[in-house]
Amino acid sequence: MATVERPLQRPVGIPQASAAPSGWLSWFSTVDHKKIGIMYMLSAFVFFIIGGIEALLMRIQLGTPNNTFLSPDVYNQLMTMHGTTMVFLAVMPLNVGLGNYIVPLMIGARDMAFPRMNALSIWLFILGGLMLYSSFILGGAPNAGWFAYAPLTEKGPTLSATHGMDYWILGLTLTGVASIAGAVNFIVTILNMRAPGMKINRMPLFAWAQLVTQFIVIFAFPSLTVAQVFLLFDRNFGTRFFLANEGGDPMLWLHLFWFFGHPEVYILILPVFGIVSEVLPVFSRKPIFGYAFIAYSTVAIGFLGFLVWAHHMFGTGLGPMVDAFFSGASMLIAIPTGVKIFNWIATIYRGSIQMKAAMYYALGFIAMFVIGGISGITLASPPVDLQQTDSYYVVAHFHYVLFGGAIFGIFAGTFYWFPKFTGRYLNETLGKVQFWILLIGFNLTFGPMHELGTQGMPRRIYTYEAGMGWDFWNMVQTVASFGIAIAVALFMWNMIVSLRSGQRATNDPWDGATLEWATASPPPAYNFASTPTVHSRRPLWDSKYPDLDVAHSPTTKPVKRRELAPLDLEELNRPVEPGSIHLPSPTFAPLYVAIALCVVFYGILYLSTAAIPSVIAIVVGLGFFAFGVTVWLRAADRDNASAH
Ligand code: HEM
Ligand SMILES: [Cu+2]
Repeated sequence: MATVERPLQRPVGIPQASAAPSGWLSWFSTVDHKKIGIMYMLSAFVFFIIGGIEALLMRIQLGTPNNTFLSPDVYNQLMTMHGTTMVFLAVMPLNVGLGNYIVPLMIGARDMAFPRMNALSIWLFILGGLMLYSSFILGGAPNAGWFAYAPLTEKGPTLSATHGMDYWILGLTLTGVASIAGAVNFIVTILNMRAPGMKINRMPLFAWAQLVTQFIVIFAFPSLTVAQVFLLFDRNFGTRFFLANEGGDPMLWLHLFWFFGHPEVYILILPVFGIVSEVLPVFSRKPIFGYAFIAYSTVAIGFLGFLVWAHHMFGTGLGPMVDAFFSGASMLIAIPTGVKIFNWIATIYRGSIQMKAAMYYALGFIAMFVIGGISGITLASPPVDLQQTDSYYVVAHFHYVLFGGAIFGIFAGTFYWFPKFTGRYLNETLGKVQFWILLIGFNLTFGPMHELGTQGMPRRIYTYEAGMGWDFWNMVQTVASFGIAIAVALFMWNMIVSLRSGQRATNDPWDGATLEWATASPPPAYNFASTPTVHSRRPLWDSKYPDLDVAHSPTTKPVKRRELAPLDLEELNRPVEPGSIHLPSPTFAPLYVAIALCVVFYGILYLSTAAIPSVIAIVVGLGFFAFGVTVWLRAADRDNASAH
């Protein structure tokens, strides 16, 4: 099960340790889940900024009628890249980064189950994102929407003529491989590496949420990959999967894409449910209300998420029976979701609430997510959906869920865990100012879209005529979108100031309940000096307050609890002799393998237009791949010989 303390296996200072790359190079060879988590979060944040700039450009274009700031084609590229970026390169990896850093600490493990594979995931993610963006300089970005509807995305003079869609297919396939490898890693880690005593029903809810999310990744992503491979072949190698007049079926694209696409929104939001389930109890000084309900409703949502994909296809005329089934199944999801919301509210109820910045964002999350959820229920009704699906009402809906939900929740997690990552607090006042600017900017940007949608403003348009009654709100939205930008800039400023001179944080700055607060801030490479033994769902709280049962709130009567063996905090943090804890050694192998795959993918991309250089690239890439795998296996052998 857990990583057990091992006696000295080899002399301290063996050459391998001194040969480890240091300084900035160490980031390229690291296999430490914490460093990889930071790399995920930082690179995803950069993509979030880029996606945000794309959004601002679109908003400028839409601010006034008949605007010519952007050409239709550039608008389409920006819209496609914005959606693709926010979904695949920002929100998803922000969640992965938080999980990568926090989950092993939370469950009392030394690292992820497969540290080298973890490094491969981060490199595939970064290189896949860069490959996607290289399309801007290499002949045109993808321009057919993040949903890539075939046959629009087929190659053809009136369809998608540039290599843009090929970049979309292959860049996202690289990040998809990263996601699947990461999912396997999370699942094995969470199932196998929990500290002694941490039964699955004692596991923190953030770990539960990550576990369910990663199962969704494993079942959803293959569907996208299959769709992408079909499309790649249609575009480059003469197949006809999606071309109706040549025997293909565009509905096949819709089914394959949305069988992935709907679960994808749970991949984006479930980890955030987990974050909020950690933040609310700590700042309400109460245990989470209905732990089991929250855990099981997460599983239920994960399951139901796979039964509802065709609610994205009501407009295609599936027929009344099919529509009715998918409508009903979609509405069912409101039940487990509602269960969670009531549990969160019951957690706050009568708590002694500490209004820290993290708490602001967690409460903001609940409010915004409820709005997004309600418009989601209206859309699950086929007649409403037929009216609204191609209007700004839908744009409002999914931004309330993905921004008001996911991004607010991720900010909650960032303010909460930042002291653990860095040993320093983010500035609370700046955080709260940022919150209010973001809340107002966000609601004025996306709130009026409900109205515009019901007034008939279509989605995916690059401009509109004056005098349709849409001018005023579009202007308001564009101005407000700069409020969002200011809020994000404030957050960057806060991070920079904090890293330089922020107030020092203790190991346990919020009086936390879970294991990650039992080790140093930031944690040492090995996480805990010895493996903690867990006796309850809140190992740290219960150790700190052995005489309080259930609630830590002054409004609840303290009750004497049965005897619990507390965590030995001193032992968990005792000074460790260097070399006495074996950790996997750094290696460049995952980076080599990722670069090799990227070269191969560029080769595949140009195979149909520049055959000879492409074949050379593929051969060179495969050679380098073999080299990378060799280095990898040797690194693995070395580690295994010295460790277990
Ligand atoms: C986490 C944050 C965000 C996510 C996940 C996200 C996601 C998306 C997605 C998936 C689309 C595709 C549109 C479609 O299917 O019609 C889209 C479109 C769009 N987004 Fe965002 N977005 C985010 C933030 C923003 C921000 C901050 C703004 C504004 C400042 C914005 C403005 C827009 C606009 C104007 C469109 C085009 C809508 C259309 O013409 O249909 N988004 N977004
Ligand atoms: Cu859906």
